[in-house]
Amino acid sequence: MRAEAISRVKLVFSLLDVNGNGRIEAEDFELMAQRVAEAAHDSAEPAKSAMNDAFRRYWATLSAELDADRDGGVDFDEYTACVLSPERFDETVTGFAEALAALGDPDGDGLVERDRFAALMEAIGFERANIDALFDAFGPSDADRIPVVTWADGIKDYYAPDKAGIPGDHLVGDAAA
Ligand SMILES: [Ca+2]
Ligand SMILES: [Ca+2]
Repeated sequence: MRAEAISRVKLVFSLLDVNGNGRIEAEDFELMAQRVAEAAHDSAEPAKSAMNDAFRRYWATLSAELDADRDGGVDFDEYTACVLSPERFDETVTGFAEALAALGDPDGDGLVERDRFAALMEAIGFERANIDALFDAFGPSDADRIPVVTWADGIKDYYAPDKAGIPGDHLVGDAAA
């Protein structure tokens, strides 16, 4: 596994542990889903409920696949298994990526504006400077928009164990680097 992939996974683990107790649990996903729903309060109901379903499936998959000691939580050691066998999570990550990207496009034109992108990514917990660096790396149009599919593909790449030098690396660490 690439060092970059490990850094990306560490960051996501720290964000998914919303209540900061060192383990990912059902409660963390509920908190995260609430924050994202608030950031997307003006989205259509179907897009919002699709996002909620995606969060629920995400947790169900993590808990079924990674909670090796069956204590109801996924600690960091357990979590790293997701990058060692990414094929077990393909479908879940794809569903999550598509639901999140769709939330970013409330008017359904297939494009996501920077402010909308930033609001959702900040709700997940990423830093604004890193979010802007990521958005720039996606190559926004003159109107400062990116295609929904570019974002969804970026999320899938983020979890790929063998990728480095991808836009998602901008989310890790110092955005100025
Ligand atoms: Ca937690
Ligand atoms: Ca566990």
